[in-house]
Parts: sequence; structure tokens; C-alpha cells
Amino acid sequence: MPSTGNPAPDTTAESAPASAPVSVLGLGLMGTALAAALIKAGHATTVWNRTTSKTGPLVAQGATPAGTAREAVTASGLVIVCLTTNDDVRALLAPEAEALAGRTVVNLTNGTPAQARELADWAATHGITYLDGGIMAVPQMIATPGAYILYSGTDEAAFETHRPTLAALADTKWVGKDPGLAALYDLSLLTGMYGMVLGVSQAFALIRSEGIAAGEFAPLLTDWIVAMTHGLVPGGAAALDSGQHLTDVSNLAMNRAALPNFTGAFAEQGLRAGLFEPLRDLLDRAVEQGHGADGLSRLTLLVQKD
Ligand code: FVH
Repeated sequence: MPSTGNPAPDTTAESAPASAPVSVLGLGLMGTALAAALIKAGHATTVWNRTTSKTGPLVAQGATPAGTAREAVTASGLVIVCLTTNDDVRALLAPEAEALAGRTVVNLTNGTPAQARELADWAATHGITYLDGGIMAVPQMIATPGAYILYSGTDEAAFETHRPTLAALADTKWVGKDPGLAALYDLSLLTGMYGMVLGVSQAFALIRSEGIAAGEFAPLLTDWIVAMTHGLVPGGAAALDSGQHLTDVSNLAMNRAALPNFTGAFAEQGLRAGLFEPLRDLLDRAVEQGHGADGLSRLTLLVQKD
């Protein structure tokens, strides 16, 4: 039992009441959106942030400000944490271990699977229930259709207990009892996004190099990316799962032959062409290994370190 504050509620109940109290630690852009959604859904929401001025707008919406992290932790059986990194989470929670005992921590900070497992181990040794989460939304999407949060942790029953509360933030997707799985799914999805960020940045740079407005080009780019995604993702998955990479659509030898056109055009326009290097490296290796007739799905196998 915690030495200070309110006793931790019994988390073995089947589900938390619709108005279950929640504490949110970390009121950056995301933490603020999460707390606002909880308040709107009728939860008694206690908020804490290192920089105290950030609590103001949430207090105006009905949140209770906590003067210290300890005060926030002891106000609720469910403690949601959303900080910059898991190093920050560790530094913040370590001194509160005793106060957290018997409560459930849901860590929605971006991190690696190994960090999530380490935090779960730490929590277990202190009698804290730990769930890791990966938010698949930007703050403006919180509590709107299309947003979802991935969850994992050894205690699936605790997730089910708090699921109705967590559903106020976004759709909930349970991915398994290994605490590292939410981070694995999260980083895998974000990897797809960052590849797109790089591609979109380069596409805009090239089109703008001849004075064409980004806004004029944007609809074409959007439609093209959507069309390519519909083929690339399910098609790539089918090829990887079956081991059949041969293609009659767009083979690696052809893509490799075309690549100098991209590096050449970027260089001609005075743009950085080095951004294509990782793709060239993969294409070169695939073709040199005799996979020129295979499709782009083959590149996934070359990401693995030799
Ligand atoms: N914003 C987004 O689009 C993405 C969506 C997907 C999930 N990410 C992850 O969410 C975490 C927080 O992101 P954020 O957007 O809220 O980030 P900031 O607005 O920069 O706020 C950071 C908060 O963390 C607090 N903080 C940092 N270090 C510490 C520390 N050592 N002790 C206590 N608090 C700390 C910071 O406090 P302050 O600077 O205001 O005092 C903010 O509250 C992140 O993992 C994303 O990858 C967001």
C-alpha cells in the first residue's frame, strides 16, 4: 500500500467505472490532448507537468492540478504517462515506486521494445501493473475516429479493466502479453511513415526546383502515394509470407536501371542526391545476388544485417 495519498483502488474488478479517476503525467502536446479527452469523457482527471504553467488550460476544462508527481500518482488507480523519452519516464517514476505500488501505469511515451520490457520488469519488482502503449495519432486526432492506441503488457486483465477508460482516448488495440510488442508495432508503423516523409520531402523539393507550387502538385502526389501503397503493402506482405518474390510488375533490375535518373535529376537541380543512397545500396546488393527479376518485396530481406 502506498505510504502517502489515497489507497490504490482494487484493479482486479472486471472494469473500471465509467467515471474512474485518472492521472496524467506529462502535458506536452500529446499529454494535453489525452487529458482533455479524459475530462470530456467525464473522468475525474488529475494532471501534472514539470512546467506547471501547462496545467492552466486543462484546469479550466475541469482537471485537478497536482503540485507534485507524487500527488498526481496517488490521486488515481490509473496513471497515464506521456513524456519525451523513456529515460524521462524512468527518472520521473523511480522515486515514486512506493506510491505507485498497486496502481496501473500506462506509459504512452515513444520508446523501444527493450525499454518497455525493462520498465515492465522494474514495475513488476515494485508491485506496479505496467502497460506499454503506442499512440497511432497526432494530438488533434485524439478522441476522433481513425485514432488508435496499441497496448501490450503481462497483465491483460488490467488492460481489460481499464479499457473503457482508455477508449476515451482512441480505439484500443491489444497486441499481446510481451510488454515490448506495442513499441514494436508502433515503431514498425512509424518506420513506414518516416519513409513516406522522406519521399514526400524529396518529391516537393524536386517539383519546386522548377518553380511549381507544392499546392498544385499535392493532389497528384497524394493520389499516387495512395495508389502505390495499395499495391506495395498487401503485395509485399503476400510475397514475404510466401517467399515468392518473382514479379511481372516492377522488378529490381528495372528499378536499379532507373535510379541514376533520380540521382541525376536531383544533382542537375542542385538538390541533395545522397538521400537515394540507402535505396541504391539495397538495389545493388539485390541485383548482385541474382535477384534482379524479383519485386521490391525482396528489399525487406536485405535490411537484415549480414
Ligand atoms: N505529438 C505527436 O504527434 C506524437 C504522436 C505519437 C506519440 N508521440 C510521442 O508522445 C510523447 C510526447 O509527445 P509530445 O508531442 O507530447 O511532446 P512534447 O510536446 O515535446 O512534450 C513532452 C512532455 O514531456 C515532459 N518531459 C520531458 N522530459 C521530462 C522529464 N525529465 N521529467 C518530466 N517531464 C518531462 C515535458 O515537460 P515540460 O518540458 O513541459 O516541462 C512535456 O510535458 C513522445 O514520446 C512522442 O514521441 C507524440
